[in-house]
Amino acid sequence: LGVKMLKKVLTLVLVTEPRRVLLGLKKRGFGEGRWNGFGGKVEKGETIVEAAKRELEEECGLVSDELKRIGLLNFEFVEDPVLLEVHVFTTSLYKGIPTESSEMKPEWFDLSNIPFHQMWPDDRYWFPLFLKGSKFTGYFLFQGHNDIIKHTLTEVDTL
Ligand code: 6OG
Repeated sequence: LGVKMLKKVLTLVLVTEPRRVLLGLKKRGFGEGRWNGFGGKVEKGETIVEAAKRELEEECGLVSDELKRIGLLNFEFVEDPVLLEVHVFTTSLYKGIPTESSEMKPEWFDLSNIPFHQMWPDDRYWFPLFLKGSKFTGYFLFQGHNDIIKHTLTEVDTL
């Protein structure tokens, strides 16, 4: 697969209530047309948690000071030298009302009705761990944006 020359560090925040999770429909850019948590690239001069909070507020208007780290996911795409390192957080403590932004259209989904067919395919693997309260690390190798040709997923005690 060649040497990975670039690493992008990204955040992903899942806001939960007892029976539902808030997802956003990505309106443009990477992952367009898919439901996902809220997040984006970590910028120079900010910590990963700061980036996660900033992206959450920018993309859906919610403010949270209580993000819990729950996962670390690494993604590779065949013939692409970029490695994506996605830091996953969850919270059920936030202020504000979910509001549509230029990037995302937020909507609550019942935990029994998560739209996996319209999400990144890796989510089918790690969402069950997130939903049962486990921490996890994972690696997914994609061919294109729809097919996972190799993966690992491990429950961990500490990230
Ligand atoms: P921007 O490039 O729009 O941030 N992300 C992924 N999320 C899932 N569930 N699966 C993937 O598999 C992902 N790749 C990236 C990280 C992109 C947002 O999408 C997430 C960010 O929250 C490949 O700034």
